[in-house]
Amino acid sequence: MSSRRDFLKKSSLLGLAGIASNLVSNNQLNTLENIGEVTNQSNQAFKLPPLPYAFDALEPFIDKQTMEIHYTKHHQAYVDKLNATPSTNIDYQSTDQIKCTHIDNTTTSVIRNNLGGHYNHSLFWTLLMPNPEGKPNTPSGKLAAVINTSFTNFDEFKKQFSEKAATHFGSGWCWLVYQKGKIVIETTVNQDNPLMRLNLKNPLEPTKYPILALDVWEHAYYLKYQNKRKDYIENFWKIVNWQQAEKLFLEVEKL
Ligand code: MN3
Repeated sequence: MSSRRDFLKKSSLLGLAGIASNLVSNNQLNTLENIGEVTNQSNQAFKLPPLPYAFDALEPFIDKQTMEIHYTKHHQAYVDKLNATPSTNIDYQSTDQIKCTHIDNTTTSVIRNNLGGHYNHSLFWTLLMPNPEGKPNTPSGKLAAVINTSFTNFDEFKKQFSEKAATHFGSGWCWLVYQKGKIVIETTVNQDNPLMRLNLKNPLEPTKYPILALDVWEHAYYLKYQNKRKDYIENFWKIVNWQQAEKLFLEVEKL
């Protein structure tokens, strides 16, 4: 009977092959069936998004080898781990952005770290663009105006963001976020991001939406820059995709 075969398959998937199937009560069987469904449902739920440019496209500011390893090894690992870790706490039908807003202090670290890792990198790739000649690169439109209002001028914004990114201790990310009418710079540890509802003093605090992201994990720059995180940050400004940042800003500003 196929249900017995399914059960045995699920049991072995769950590492429970040693448990004799005839000892399992109906209730336990139901639980295993449910886990099995989640396993199937989440098997390919997360996918590595296509990189919007070639591995060497961000040269000379981010080298080909770093991009290739960062995307095919690091980002892929977050995706694989998520697909291998079924969770009843993930709404698989929602967008990755919404999934992140459901992460809080009760979420298991495996989901928090790998969902964050997947979302953060998916966003980061789109916020970079080739600029091989290092032509001047600044925001325009409404985002530029808001940056000027909030930080006096672009150079001051760039200085504050760079300092925050450079002095963040250990692995993490630096962000420009939009939160209900204002934009602020902040950093997060590991693969956390501003969407997550972590350590909130006020549970009603409005969602913080990322507009700009910078990966300051050593794996993002060490091959080319070694310990010189400041140089990596300085070159990041040459390849920021401001058009994409502006698009993100206009989307969340309406919410
Ligand atoms: Mn990274």
